[in-house]
Amino acid sequence: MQYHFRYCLLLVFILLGIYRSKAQLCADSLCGTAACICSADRSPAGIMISHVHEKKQWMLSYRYMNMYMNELQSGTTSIARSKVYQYYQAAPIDMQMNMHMLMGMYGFNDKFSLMGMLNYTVWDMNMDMASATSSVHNHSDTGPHKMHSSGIGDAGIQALYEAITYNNHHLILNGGLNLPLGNTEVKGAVKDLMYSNTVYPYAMQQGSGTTDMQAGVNYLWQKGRGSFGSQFNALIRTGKNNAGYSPGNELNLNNWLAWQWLKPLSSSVRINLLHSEKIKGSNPSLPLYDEPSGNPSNYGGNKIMCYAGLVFQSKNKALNHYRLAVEYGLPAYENLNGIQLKTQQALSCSCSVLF
Ligand SMILES: [Cu+2]
Repeated sequence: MQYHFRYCLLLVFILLGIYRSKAQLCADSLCGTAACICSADRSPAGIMISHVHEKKQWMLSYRYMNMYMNELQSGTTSIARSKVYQYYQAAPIDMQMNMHMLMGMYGFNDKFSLMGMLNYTVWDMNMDMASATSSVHNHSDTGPHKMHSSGIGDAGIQALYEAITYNNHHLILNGGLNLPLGNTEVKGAVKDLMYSNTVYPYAMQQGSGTTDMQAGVNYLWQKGRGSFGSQFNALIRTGKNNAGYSPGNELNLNNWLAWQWLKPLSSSVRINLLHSEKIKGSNPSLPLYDEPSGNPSNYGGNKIMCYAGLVFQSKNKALNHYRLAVEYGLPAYENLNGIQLKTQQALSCSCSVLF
């Protein structure tokens, strides 16, 4: 039933886009020119890099991202919580991420822009302890258990360079750093059942604790009503953090198609392939077999997500500089290292203003 609802939502996004107008599009000079493609940016809400800015142009944007995970999986096989209790004292039920991000961009010249990002993330995880499922369990101090962590995450800074602009083709190179502002030793509250004033598992931490390097290649094509983007991005961790570990490196590939149905409205479909590695090293304060998220080998894997999205960008002069985007995604494939919660759905919303 839950799945049914999610696929309906995905369909609504696509159908809204198919409601096409007979309006003449692209009569203005924004479409498919070598000039600033940010003025007609149809890239989906979940895409971070899609344009460079004109000289001295600023952009500010707010992004909200939500991800929901539940049901346990090992590799590509579902695994029951009762089976997890053979190895661990507790097992996760579900997990939710709510991220709020502020992003600023500035064009130093028509080819070179700088981008800065800061986020505030809230993580919530529900767990159940082994004895809660045993026949001798009454209610007592075991059973369901919640973890909650919130705070400022790592800051990102990236340089974007439009290396090639040829007819409707754009090639943008990006490179930058993630600075370890986020806490890597978030602790449970004193009243916490499992983590009373002790450090939470890796998944509940706000930062990587490592200075991370990011680099990517982004190809964009835009002509008339159509747009296409293909982008590859690598996130490389440098060294270990003060807590004794290094989160896994990540490789990300995005391919998306967008179509402008109405003057202000376009819709998109996107496929995202993510490869992430296991955690290297470990935080010695975390017991390996209390629960799966405390074990560094239960991290990373390969995931494919499919998204549908809408972008609203007015061609009205007064509103021309505002852009709203929303995108919703479902998993198509997940091959997870060790025992982990499966990603069930993801939502991104963004609003941007140019000045
Ligand atoms: Cu921008």
